Amino acid sequence: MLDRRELMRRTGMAALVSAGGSSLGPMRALAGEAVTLPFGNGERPLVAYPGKRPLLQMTARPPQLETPFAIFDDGPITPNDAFFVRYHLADIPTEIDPATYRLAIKGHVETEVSLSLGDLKAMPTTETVAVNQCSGNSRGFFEPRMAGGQLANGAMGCARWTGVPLKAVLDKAGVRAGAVEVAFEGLDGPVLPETPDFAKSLKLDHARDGTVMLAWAMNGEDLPWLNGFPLRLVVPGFYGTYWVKHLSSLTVLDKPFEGFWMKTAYRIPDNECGCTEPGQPAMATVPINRFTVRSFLTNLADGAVVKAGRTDLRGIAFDGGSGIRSVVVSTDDGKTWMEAKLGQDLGRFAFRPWTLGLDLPPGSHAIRVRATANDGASQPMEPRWNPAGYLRNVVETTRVRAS
Ligand SMILES: Nc1nc2c(c(=O)[nH]1)N[C@H]1C(S)=C(S)[C@@H](COP(=O)(O)O)O[C@H]1N2
Ligand SMILES: [Mo]
Repeated sequence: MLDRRELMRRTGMAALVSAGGSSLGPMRALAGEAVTLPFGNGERPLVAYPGKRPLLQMTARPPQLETPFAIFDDGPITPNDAFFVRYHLADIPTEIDPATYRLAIKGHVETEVSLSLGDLKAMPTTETVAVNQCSGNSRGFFEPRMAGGQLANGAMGCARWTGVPLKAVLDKAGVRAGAVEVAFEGLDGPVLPETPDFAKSLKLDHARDGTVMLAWAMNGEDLPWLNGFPLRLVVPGFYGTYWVKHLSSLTVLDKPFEGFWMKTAYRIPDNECGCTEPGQPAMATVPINRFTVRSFLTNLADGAVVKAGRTDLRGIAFDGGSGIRSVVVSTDDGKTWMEAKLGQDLGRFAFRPWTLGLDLPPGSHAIRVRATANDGASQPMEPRWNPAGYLRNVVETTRVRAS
């Protein structure tokens, strides 16, 4: 793998004097209040980074920001300035000149090519509404707990992505016979040379299936800096770890990619549930891949007090790309379920809104929400466990009091 400086030299990318739209801007974080997430060590300052409203700051270097959960009640599209931010390596790019930016397509190809943003935007464009969710979303709720970012449910978001299909870009270079995977690298790098550079790979068939895209716009605007300006990979239905930001190169490989972030990190138990006995390691693992199906109540927070009587519930559901078939709600610990009404369908990779009106008599209620996807998958009533704290999709319970 190239180091960042070498990469910048080879791709002709020079650090620029700060100019509109081509630099992150002062990395001054405006701190305000704090939020306490419902698990140990859950104190998070609310911090506004460039291009972002105040978000829950998990780490400052690199910036890792979680979306306040109430935002998900505003609709199935997550605003750009509220969208979560995840980085692994502290050396994130702070200056990129969109005019000289190049994407390299290399490796096991007929002709290596280097494309500018203009070249990419001149190709037939495509749009997809898709959820991006971090593998570690909701890790803070695992019991027993494990190392890794202690996130609540806000390391996810749904946006309309505009760009070009990855397949079309690979075709420009011409994939040679014998190719099996494509590896992706971004412009960020480690501070210490010992740290493995962040790179991911996809199987060639997946890379060419028409769903994977290189996106330069999110909800009709340039990608926010911290979400991968000027170009990122979008892998609908797959965990965010594959959605490489500040994309610098695509490398077609004739053997499986061996990088740390595929071979060692981001692995799940190789079994049906992707789970182990709580606290136990996995015997065999595979790279994390598609989202598990999830659903959330968004208009009532845990601990809320509501007026007894007719109550309108609202929420969202999503899965790894088969789409949502149904959402049901229980207020009696799962003995009986009421069918919610599904809202606007923005596509099989998007948040699917749902609503349900029900009667909440005076007293305490545990509201459980459960989605079933078109592929038949549903959510377990009891949480599953795995060593890295991935795939969480237990039926969520919101406790409210009606009076
Ligand atoms: N260049 C780069 N791309 C990256 C990462 C990274 O560390 N560097 N992290 C990945 C992970 S693990 C996630 S969850 C998503 C998060 O996307 P976001 O920051 O736009 O929300 O970015 C992915 N792409
Ligand atoms: Mo992630």
